[in-house]
Amino acid sequence: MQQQQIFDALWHQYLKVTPSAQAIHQLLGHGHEIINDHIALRTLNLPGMGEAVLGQHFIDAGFKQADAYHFESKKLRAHYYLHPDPKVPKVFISELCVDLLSEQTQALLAKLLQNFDVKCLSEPSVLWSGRAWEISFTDYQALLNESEYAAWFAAWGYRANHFTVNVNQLPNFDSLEQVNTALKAAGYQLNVGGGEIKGSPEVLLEQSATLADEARISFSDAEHEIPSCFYEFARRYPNDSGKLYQGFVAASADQIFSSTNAR
Ligand code: OOG
Ligand code: NI
Repeated sequence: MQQQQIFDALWHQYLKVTPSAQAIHQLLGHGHEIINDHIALRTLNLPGMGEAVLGQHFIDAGFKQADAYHFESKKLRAHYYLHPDPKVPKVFISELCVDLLSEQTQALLAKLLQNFDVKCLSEPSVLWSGRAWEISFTDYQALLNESEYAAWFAAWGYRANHFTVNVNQLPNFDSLEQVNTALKAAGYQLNVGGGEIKGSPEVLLEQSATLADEARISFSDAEHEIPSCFYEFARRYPNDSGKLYQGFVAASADQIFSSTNAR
């Protein structure tokens, strides 16, 4: 499948639970087109569900798998995928190392996914398929106790976790500080973990993110509002050869993951 079709489907699905994204486009773009730097996807490292299985759909669309990242305390691993056309957003795909979780949480995830057929992951449409299993609010809360990431994935399933505005390409803003100021003036709450701006010109990447919107979803026992998806903002700096750095920064990414935590 063409990458444009994949990004369009992911964007459409993301807007349904992240209404702030459309308003943020208006606020930052003043009606001009917004260029996205990257999107992020989440999965589990269970057989047939690992990040490389999702990544394959991007490799099929002309991307290459790039650097690996490891987040020890969150028990996550990730790769990003890069397209030769610099205007195409990068794709950051992480997976939770389920084998490192407690026995109880492993058993709970196995119960939730017992009827989930991993064969559906061979179709690119899985990327925006949402959740194909039932989950109770009680089980969601049990997962939250051990891993915010596990709870988010179990509740929301396959979707873009965030899109990321490419701040270098924004016509009306010269810095990430200015973007953050505009967001806060419009009432958006930012993820302040590790500071409002994660990273620095020295590591060639500065990032900030909103706290996830809250959206109502149906659990098997009741409906509840929980954190959905967020918007990120990235400003890149040139490396020694004068090219904009295209990778990620592990210490910053570690903080960005928390944008879907409960407020
Ligand atoms: C991914 C967090 C990392 C970045 O830009 O460093 C990230 C996630 O929350 O799934 O997106
Ligand atoms: Ni990101």
